[in-house]
Amino acid sequence: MYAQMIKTAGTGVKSPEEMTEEERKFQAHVDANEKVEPKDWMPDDYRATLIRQIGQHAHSEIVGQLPEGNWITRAPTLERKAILLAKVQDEAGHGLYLYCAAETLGISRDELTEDLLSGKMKYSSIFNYPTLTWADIGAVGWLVDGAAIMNQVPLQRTSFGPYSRAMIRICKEESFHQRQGYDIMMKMAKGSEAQKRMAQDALNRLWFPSLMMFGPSDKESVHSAQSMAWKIKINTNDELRQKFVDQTVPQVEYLGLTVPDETLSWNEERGHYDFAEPDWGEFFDVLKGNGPCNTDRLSARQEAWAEGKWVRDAMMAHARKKSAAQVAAE
Ligand code: FAQ
Repeated sequence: MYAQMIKTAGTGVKSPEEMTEEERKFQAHVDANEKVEPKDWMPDDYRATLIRQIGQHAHSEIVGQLPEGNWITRAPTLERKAILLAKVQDEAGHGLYLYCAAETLGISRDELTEDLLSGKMKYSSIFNYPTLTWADIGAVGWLVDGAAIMNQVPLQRTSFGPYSRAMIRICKEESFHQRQGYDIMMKMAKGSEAQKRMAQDALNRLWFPSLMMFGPSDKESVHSAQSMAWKIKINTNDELRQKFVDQTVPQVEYLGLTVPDETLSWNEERGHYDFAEPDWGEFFDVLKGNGPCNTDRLSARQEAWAEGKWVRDAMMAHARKKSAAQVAAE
């Protein structure tokens, strides 16, 4: 029903004078840090922005299983295999909590899935990069889940109740994911020369794509101003990217690896690292579908959706039979 509103206009934030009475009340509710619940009145654009963001987030969790799922059968030990399997299953669970949160806004999971499969909705750019070696699995857990946590911890306080509650649960699991990734990196970085080279190579390839996860720079971000006014987003994209760099650089140093950024330096005055921006041309190109794995990722999901049709049909038929039997018994 709301699918046509998924692409929200990047309009400016309304002043109180420009708002209707209902919008002013809504804004006051949000400003008082009260949660917005599904049955509450909300501006159409607030609903559309949430459907876009939560839907994109859910799709990211689902598509995000692919680069790691690819390594389950090739994990180096039984223990690593069990850990990776559990982690990938967690991501599926995260996708499901998020689809449920989006459904409370009046869109069905099937509609969201169809919008993903038709290319109308996005998923995180990071999952369009390949995982070439076992060290990439370490780097994904450490950097990708690390970036995801940096973004999601503040989202626990987002204004929409179901999204905020889903985030609380998801964040607990993400910290386990991040630690398992760092643990793989420690083993590789402290291992043989060949293992150390693999760890450095994974960091070289995944550093800038991880920085892209926070979205375009603040000056290019169409939605940040309105999303922050509505407390859907708590921080800007650049604020979170900076926090991620500040947190991750000492971890790189501890591993004895090098950040693939010659301009990286500690800025005493700012109390933060200065660092090179990712290649935004590459980022927008990946968003357009031209990343190294866009076609593979989407076709894997399209295939899974087509092959799962008989399961969905069987479950619907069972539900119909069950409710008909219940009605007959009453
Ligand atoms: N990739 O105006 P902004 C995970 C789009 S979870 C693709 O700045 P906004 C767990 C954006 O949608 C990772 N598209 O947008 C895991 C908008 O699209 P439009 C996912 C991106 O929403 C780990 C346009 O660009 N996390 O990884 C990206 O205010 C390991 C303009 O951008 C979330 O989704 C991107 N990186 O800020 C799973 C967190 N960035 O309108 C498996 C929730 C921007 O043109 C394995 N989301 N776009 O259609 C958010 O916090 C926000 O949506 C941002 C973007 C910060 C991502």
